Amino acid sequence: MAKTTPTAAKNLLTTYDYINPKPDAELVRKSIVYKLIFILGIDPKDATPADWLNAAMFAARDLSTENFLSTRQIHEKFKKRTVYYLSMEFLMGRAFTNSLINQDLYGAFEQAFKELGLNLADISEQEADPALGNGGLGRLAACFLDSLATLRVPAVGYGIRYQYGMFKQEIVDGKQIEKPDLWLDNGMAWQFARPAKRFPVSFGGTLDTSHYPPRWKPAEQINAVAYDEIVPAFGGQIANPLRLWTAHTGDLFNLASFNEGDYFSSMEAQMKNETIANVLYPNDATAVGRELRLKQEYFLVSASVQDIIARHLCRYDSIHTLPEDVAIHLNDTHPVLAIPELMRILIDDYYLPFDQAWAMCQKIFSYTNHTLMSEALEKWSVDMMAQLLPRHLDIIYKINHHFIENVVRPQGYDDDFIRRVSIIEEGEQRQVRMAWLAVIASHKVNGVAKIHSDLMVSSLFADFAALFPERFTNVTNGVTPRRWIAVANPKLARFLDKHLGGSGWLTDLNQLNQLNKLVDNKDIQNEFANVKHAAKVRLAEYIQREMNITINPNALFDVQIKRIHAYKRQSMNVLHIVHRYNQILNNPNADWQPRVFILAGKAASSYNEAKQTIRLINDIAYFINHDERVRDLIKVVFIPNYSVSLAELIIPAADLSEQISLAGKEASGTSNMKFALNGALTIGTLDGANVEILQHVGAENIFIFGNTVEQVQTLYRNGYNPYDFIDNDPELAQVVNQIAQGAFSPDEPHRYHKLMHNRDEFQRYADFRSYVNAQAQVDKLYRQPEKWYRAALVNMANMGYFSSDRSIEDYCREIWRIEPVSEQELPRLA
Ligand code: F58
Repeated sequence: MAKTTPTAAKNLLTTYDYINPKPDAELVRKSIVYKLIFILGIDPKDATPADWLNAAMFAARDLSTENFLSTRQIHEKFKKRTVYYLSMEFLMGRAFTNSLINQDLYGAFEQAFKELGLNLADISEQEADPALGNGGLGRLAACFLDSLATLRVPAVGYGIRYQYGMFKQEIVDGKQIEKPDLWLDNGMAWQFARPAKRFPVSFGGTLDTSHYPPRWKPAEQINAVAYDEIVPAFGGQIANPLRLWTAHTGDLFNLASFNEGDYFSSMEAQMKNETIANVLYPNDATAVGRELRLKQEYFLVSASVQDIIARHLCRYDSIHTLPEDVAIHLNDTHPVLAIPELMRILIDDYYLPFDQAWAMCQKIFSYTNHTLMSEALEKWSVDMMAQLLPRHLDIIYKINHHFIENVVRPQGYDDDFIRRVSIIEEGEQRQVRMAWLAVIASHKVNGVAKIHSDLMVSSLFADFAALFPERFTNVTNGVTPRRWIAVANPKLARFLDKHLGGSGWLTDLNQLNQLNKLVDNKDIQNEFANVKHAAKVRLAEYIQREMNITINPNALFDVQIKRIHAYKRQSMNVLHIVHRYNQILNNPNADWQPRVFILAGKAASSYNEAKQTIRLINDIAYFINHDERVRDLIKVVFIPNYSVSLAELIIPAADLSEQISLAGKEASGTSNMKFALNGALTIGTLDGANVEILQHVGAENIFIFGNTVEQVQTLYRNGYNPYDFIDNDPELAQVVNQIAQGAFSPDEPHRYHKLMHNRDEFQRYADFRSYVNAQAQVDKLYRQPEKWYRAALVNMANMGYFSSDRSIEDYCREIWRIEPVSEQELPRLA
């Protein structure tokens, strides 16, 4: 442990004048000790690992702060057109290791901790994993921020700093228990508080339409206060901000009651409002707490739009130049209220005529759709919106009127068409269709994989595609190789450095295709097999330590990790596990390939079927893992509390990646890319980005099964009946009956009756046989290691396309029209 005393440390280091040249281990050690003493006020001899982490994070933050500040200066100096990425979710994962790798400081920090008698990897494990998102959509936003910074694109992310992120999942007696996620409890050294950056956000009240523009007299106001998180570029001089808003009590609270002198009720309203930034909706299924959710969405966009305008006016003295300076991207419909909010400000505060404000909006906004599933499409009741945001509802009506009268009617469409495209859905409860508003206001609308974008145009937005065919496009998702190889799988990174002649692949992932020349080389296959094996040992140790389950790293690791949802068909995975178990019991002496089935994922707290699925997986795991007869041939592990950091541990260890959603339902998927990038083979349906992965890796290197979108639609059209499949497949019928009749839940035999005998909306029974056959092919290939590792290398070699750098380049070119900071614009290093 360090012997440094406060007085000795005082002279060590004050500011970041050590940045250039890059600090060595000694300087880093001094900086860490300095932060511990003078920022945290902790004597090194009393410091806990969490204290050391915080000190180290402050030290690392210093090192990117200069880049962060100078990036802002460059943007200002060259008036760089900027994209503002609005998202209710950012699943950033841990910041510390990522920042060290992006700044090439890992070695220096590792050495510094060694000198302090500590281990960097252990210290890094202390960091909370900020889970400010539900799943793929939030993680995509985080990959995109990494790529935006690395590509030097002028960009700001805007989100909410939820006090409680995604709940912490515990498994008790096989059931999911939700606990609060206290990610801020140990402080958050990575973010700067910006108490001066605050904007009032108003709610409720009345609209006085006797004036033009109408006057909104809100009932309540709350302040949005900013926290800035640094998003460091890989290897560069750039760092962009992620600005997260918290709700603070201002002096502007309940205006009406405060003015009437009713201090207590004004405080009450205030307390209620402060809950706005309290929790992330762990809501992947149905909407609950709708009013609070609507308030959160408005809170995000109101603060962000005000901030965007303030930033613009620092550079230009006119609001009219906004569309040249600003692109605002809507990550799904959650931030769509940004459209009426910008309209409101332009009309009410800057006195722009409606048409002019509308023309500006249409140049500024673009929107990504992440789902075609109707239950996930946001609609807000007109009544609620009238209560909470009367001026915005009024503007939405005007937009709708303008759209119908100026765009739709002149083209001769009938009333039925007009009813379908109207932003307002008529019915008992009138609703605002947020996706329609997004499409009507945006100059570009994109899906997230080719098949999804095609379906978007042919189904969900077909009417709009008839009106504006040029508006719709595709940007296939991608993932950042910095997080998903360099941070998650350092041994694989070394392997790639060695065989690709350096680390250029990290910023030019197409370089991976040089591996294609090496895939038949036995030594390289073996070397990769060793990398994989080491990752499997690492995961096996975790599972042993945390769950007390022993798994064999030589078994095939078959992994499905993602939100638990009926369309993702974890229960079809279970059908296969039970089927395999039956086969082994029937034929115990056959030459079975040992497998470990690994699953993880959270179920939305209100989604019973998903929770039952988790329980079923755990019941089956308990039963099979304790059955002596199957020995080590099958193990089933449900790892609790899936998160970005767990994904970093699990993905490198996977042999087989389960991407088994019903065709047409998974917009893209991104874990499919992370797995293939880490040399796992995919078993998957022709859904989402699986289709493009197939095109890139070739049919012999992926296990595709199941019905196509067309076949799925035909089945639906003909009145899908699950018993057509169950009754015609005795092995399937046996599995269904076992589960439904309590073979794995003897204490409550009917526990899974409903789960097995529902209407099978996602056609697991129709795809079962083809899935089982594909699994047999998996076994066969795995028993030929040369072929398996060859296929794994081919997968990696052809994943260049799936870098989020490519996605961001597509967005910059096709959608945002944004230029990165050029070499010439970068400041010269001394
Ligand atoms: C996901 N959506 C898609 N939504 O399901 C996945 O296919 C895609 O790869 C990914 O987006 C990125 O494009 C998703 O994660 C959510 O989590 C919503 C959050 C808010 C409530 C409704 C679900």
